[in-house]
Amino acid sequence: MKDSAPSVIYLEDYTPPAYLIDDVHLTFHLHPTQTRVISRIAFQPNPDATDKTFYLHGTELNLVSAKIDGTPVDPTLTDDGLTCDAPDAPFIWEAEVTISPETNTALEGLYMSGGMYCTQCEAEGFRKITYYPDRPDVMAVFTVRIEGDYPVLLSNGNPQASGDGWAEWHDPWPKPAYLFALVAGNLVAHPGSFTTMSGRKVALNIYVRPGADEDKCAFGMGALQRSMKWDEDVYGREYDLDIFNIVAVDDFNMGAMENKGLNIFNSSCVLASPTTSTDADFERIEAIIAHEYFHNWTGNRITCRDWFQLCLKEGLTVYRDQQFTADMRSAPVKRIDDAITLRAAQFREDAGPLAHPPRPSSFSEINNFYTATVYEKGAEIIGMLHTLAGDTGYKAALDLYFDRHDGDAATIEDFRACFEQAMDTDLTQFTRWWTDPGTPHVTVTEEWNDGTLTLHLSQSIDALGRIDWPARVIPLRYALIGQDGAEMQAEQLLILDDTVKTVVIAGLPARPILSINRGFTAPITLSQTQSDADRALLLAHDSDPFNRWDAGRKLVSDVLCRMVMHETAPDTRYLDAMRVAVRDNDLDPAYRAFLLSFPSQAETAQALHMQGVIPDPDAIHLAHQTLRQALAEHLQDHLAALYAAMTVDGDYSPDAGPAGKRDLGNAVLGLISRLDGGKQAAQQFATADNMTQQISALSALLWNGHETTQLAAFADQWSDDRLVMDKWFGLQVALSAPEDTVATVKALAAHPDFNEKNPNRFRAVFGAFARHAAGFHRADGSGYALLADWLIKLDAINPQTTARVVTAFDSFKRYDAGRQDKMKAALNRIAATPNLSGDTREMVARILDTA
Ligand code: B3K
Ligand code: ZN
Repeated sequence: MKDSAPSVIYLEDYTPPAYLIDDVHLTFHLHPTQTRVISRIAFQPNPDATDKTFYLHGTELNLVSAKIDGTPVDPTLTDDGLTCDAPDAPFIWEAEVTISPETNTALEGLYMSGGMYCTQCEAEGFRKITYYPDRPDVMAVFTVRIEGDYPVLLSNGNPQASGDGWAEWHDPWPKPAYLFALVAGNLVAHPGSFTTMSGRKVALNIYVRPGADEDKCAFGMGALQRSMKWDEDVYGREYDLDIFNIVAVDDFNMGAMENKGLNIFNSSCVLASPTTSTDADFERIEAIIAHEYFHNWTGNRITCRDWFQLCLKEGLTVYRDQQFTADMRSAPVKRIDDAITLRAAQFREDAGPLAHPPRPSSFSEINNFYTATVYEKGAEIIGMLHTLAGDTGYKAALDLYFDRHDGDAATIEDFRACFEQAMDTDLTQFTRWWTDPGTPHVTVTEEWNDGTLTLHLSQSIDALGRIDWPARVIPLRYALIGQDGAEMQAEQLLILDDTVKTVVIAGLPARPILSINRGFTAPITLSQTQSDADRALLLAHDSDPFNRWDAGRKLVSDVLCRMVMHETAPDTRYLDAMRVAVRDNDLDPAYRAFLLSFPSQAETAQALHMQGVIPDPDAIHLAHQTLRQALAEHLQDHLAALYAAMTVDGDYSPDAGPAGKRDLGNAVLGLISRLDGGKQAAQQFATADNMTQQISALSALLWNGHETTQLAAFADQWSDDRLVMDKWFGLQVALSAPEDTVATVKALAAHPDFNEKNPNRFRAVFGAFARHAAGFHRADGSGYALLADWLIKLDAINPQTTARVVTAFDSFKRYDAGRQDKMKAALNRIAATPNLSGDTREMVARILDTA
């Protein structure tokens, strides 16, 4: 409620800024605890403003002096900023503040990591650097001077001048403060270059600390060059500065940040080498580099008017990076991968207390809205627009968006208007995808009558059938498959834009099988009256690779649910189908590896919950183990040959082809290890010459309890490599037996190399713990108590990471009364912590529904 929660900000309360800025000059005198920041800002009144108050954001700053047009002023300071009498005419604001980067463990604003200075300003970190209108609709040209005794001094834009112990940078592109960045330290550059489509040569650099990291930059540089070329080829977007720098930082709250011309990356998201990175790491690194680069247009050149519009830049940029990966690798495999992520993370979010629309209408801490809903569902919305507009319409709409809004701080409505013009249609109804939470549920029933198939479709807001009104616009690609596996009717696009719809298809020679929501055209859940035999046929023959995989996914999910609910034996129809699919050499190995994978135990819990069953984490764990064992035994005769066929000879390459073979080979190794006492895995571990093979072998050993010597050998080999050691920490938690998980986490948190101040290490242990459903949800509540203890400790150090990990408790209502009480007790204990951060307080209140 608005009145009782004054810190809540509402979209409907948006007002334009009182003052706009022409340009900004910043001077930094770097010092670990006494950095002086001197600002000189040219303000002018905004003619569109309704509130004329001169207000500057500022947190944890020590104001030394302030002047307006050269005259000292005495502003009124609050915890969040300052106000001051200011002329209703252009004026110059000058201020000096001091800040303490060394003690900034929240990793927001200017902070230190491993002896270097770096920044993180999105969303509201700039206000920890100096007093400023820290909102995305105030865009300005920045000139920055850095003084400090470091070999490398970087900021946004182009280098302007430099000398001994100082450097000046000028960024000609107006930007909001959240895109500001500064880096200083003893760094070395891995250089590269790119010539743009109009022939301009751009210098590229990846900066790392001298030493081992220097050998881990080549792949990232190639990924950057591929991204720059792809954005020119596919979206016509050219880079716009003389230089593009990336810096790798060890202590970072998330993956990476798209600061203009100076991207800052979590080291784990840019550094790659065959011996230290897995195939999955290579793919993820390529995608993140692309994502941050693509923000240069979708985020930086066109930014967001306010933080409610976050999914305008994030959803669109995720969609673009998904397209890029699909083009670089396998499009069907990428689509399956994205659907797995969406279902696991976003559907879960939508089904619990943290559900929110992609464009929320209120928030108290915006950092808590960098969510799967804003990112991944935001991307799905763009994908649906692409489907509705077609390739030509999509291109026309995006061209219009770039032309019309270059240099703007835009809104979802601005973006929508470009599609409305390009498609010549009204998208008011479609807008609900952005403004409403929830995963729509579509039910399809079929009637077959003498050559005519009638489809009855209906939509509701959830599987309970509650009517969602006005109806969403749900694009569904579908085709009809014959009993022989061939398409009886080619693919069509059906648009379900009412609560119910009937589709009649006459003149069919025999009853077909419906393949609907092909390619996962819409992010919905689906109920279909489909027999296991029909699903098995689709699994064997559907011409749409996504639905072919999904038929298998539904089959395995149902088998697991039945095993949990009725303690049934593993279903032989599923096992037989796998025996056929896994040996089908026409199928991409990566695709076959996906077919062999199970939904996570958390997803099985969610599937049971959707059927009104209280999930029992131990029974789910047992069902997963039993089915895996049955699969190993059922495929036993073929495993050795399949494993051998997936051998990759020659030098390591992270490309999709060899990576897919390793993926399937290692899925098979996991099954073999259930039967051979770990012999094959031990051999692979001993001979592995790349991290994928080494860690997959270690995982197979851990899964099956044969690991001890290899775990120690791995730690010995990699003790100096913090990114590999993160894997070592995480793996032991993820693959522990549920009854040992709490003890494993406690032991690892007491390890001399555990450091809660490093978000990567904290997440390696506690993120893996939160994802280990059966280990975390111990009936005695020990898992909940342990996580709460550590979150209380971490909150005082790093609120952002605490608020993210606390979402582990978001599913508490679906569990039995005993577990619910223990989870609530843990949450209440966190909530009662003195001086709890606003970030964590908001999340706990939303989970407990006391917000
Ligand atoms: N825009 C940043 C995320 C910032 C998160 C702030 N808490 C990275 C990205 O999405 O590209
Ligand atoms: Zn992004």
